[in-house]
Amino acid sequence: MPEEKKHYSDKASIEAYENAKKDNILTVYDRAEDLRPCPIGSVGDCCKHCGMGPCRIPAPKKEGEKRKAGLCGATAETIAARNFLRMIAAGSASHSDHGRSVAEIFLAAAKGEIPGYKIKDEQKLLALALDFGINIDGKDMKTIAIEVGEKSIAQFGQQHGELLYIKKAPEKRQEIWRKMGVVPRGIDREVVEIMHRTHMGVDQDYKSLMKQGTRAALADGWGGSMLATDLQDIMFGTPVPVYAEVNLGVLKKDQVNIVIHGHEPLLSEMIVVASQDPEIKKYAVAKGATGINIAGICCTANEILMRHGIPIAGNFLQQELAITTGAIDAMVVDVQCVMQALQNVASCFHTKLITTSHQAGITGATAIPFNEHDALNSAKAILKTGIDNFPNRKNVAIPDIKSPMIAGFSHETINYLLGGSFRASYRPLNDNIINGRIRGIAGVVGCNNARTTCDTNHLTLVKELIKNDVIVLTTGCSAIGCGKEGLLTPEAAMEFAGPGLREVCETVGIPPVLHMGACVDNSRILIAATAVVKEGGLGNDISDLPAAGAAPEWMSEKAIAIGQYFVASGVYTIFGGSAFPTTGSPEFTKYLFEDMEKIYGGKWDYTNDPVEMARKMIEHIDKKRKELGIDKAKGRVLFDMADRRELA
Ligand code: MSK
Repeated sequence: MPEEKKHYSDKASIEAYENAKKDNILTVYDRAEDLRPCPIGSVGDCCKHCGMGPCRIPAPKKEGEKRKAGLCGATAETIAARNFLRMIAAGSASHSDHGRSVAEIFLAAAKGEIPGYKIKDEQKLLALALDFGINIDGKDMKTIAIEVGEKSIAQFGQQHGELLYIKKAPEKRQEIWRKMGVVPRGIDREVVEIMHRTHMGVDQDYKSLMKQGTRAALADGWGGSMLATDLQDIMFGTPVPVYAEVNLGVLKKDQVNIVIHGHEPLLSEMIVVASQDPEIKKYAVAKGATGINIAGICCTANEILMRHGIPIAGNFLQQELAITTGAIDAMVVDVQCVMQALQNVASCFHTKLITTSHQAGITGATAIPFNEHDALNSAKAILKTGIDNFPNRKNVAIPDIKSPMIAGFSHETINYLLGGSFRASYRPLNDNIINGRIRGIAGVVGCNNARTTCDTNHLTLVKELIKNDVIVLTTGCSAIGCGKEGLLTPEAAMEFAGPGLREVCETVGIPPVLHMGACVDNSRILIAATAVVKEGGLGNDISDLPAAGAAPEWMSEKAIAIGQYFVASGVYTIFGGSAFPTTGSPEFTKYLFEDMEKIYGGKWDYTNDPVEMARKMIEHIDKKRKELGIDKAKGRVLFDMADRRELA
């Protein structure tokens, strides 16, 4: 008998899923069995951009048969490219609108208009001011912060010129972007232009379309996302390594469990602060609890983990399972990756699903809109709703399974850890790449996908990479999956890493897989890659580095935007999941998978086999090592005085 396909790979989720099944509670994998993906739409062959369609144009079944076009004559290439671009637009808009919310609160905080928020990292504020070309001489922090806030907000509506962050990229990369005419002018403008150009009867050439797709994706990675990360760091603190725990076992039977889910840390930061208020703690005790336990799901979780060590209950495909434990008194959601099904599951338990963003309502949920001008009281009101709900709990079944992890590897922290406080630098990393102890760098990021076994692609890929001495930088739900598997501890290097990487991890005391944050924090990976280039010895551009990126279980449109900004930044980027959204058009797919490398030095690729994915990434890394002339191990050379004089 064929083995039944597993939905979850971690024991906590398997236990929770079985419990849910016994209680006839349907969750995402049950719906996935009931609803198969459309084989035409999933590969980009369906156009629904006008009222004459949808036009579905699958590849002809018989050889020699002419392929149909849409009613307007749109070809498979145009249709696939338009669909791809709209995904980039949605992804870029999501990250960037998050960035805008942060920028608006940052400016209000800088002006002293909203209590509760302040500047925590003055060093980073000064660095950002200089990046933005602000003259800081003789100015106080408040004035500088206001100028940074105003410049940040202006980036969204800017109509001409170049985004300020573009200058942070290696010179050679900037030249490529300028030559190709893809330097973003303003964040909003690039998204709007995609929506225009993909409208019926506008841009009908996939190469021309992809130029705009690239421009908008760069506006995300080197714009909206980067702003979100930097301004959040300045307001809430730049992450440093923290110890925490991850998986459903972090929920507590005797405490009020408040689970924060979504992406923006603006409210969750306040919830963390409010949960420590003695009055609120007393209120929880009065209701029969021993305290308040804050935990997270998805990327809001990553945000408060990185800065406060708040435990993580799970990643994307665990959001419903968390509620089925019966232990969550309130699940507080903001934006992105929040399943509408949560309310159905919550209604089977006592859990209150609380929506907090004016941008994201859920039918049936309790809306407590977040008022950033009275943030602390908003947070307290939310906590009190959860606390009031604690006595309503019925059956509680929390899987007693969790894992330890170390998170908080911002670019600044990696710089410091590698080089030490007196000479913070990427030099030791570059040297270890050059001497071959570290074979290369991989970014493994992104979602879970209910068409694959949760986390399995991530974990198989990551283990293959570190076994082959490739250090892994991770964010988003991938990072949470790695945490559950115990890969985010220094000890993991002893068990899973190859000898070279193990030696480096042991010496520095870091895990072989570095948790760098949430989805918007992929911008940290861009900055880290740029720092490696600028450190010297590994080429002049990101595309020269022995590095590769992957989203092994992609699901969200944000992943497509991220993928395109990595490709356009010069990174070989491979996706896994049930399908790649353009393969219905072989010509357009060839453009992404082959031709793009000639333009940007990076390209797309796809396989749903994680071992094959690792092989391809390592093959690319080895190709880059060869091009750099560091593919052969060099023998140790003992220098005599004459050699030393020559070096000097
Ligand atoms: S939460 S975008 S499922 S990583 Fe950022 Fe996870 Fe993907 Fe959402």
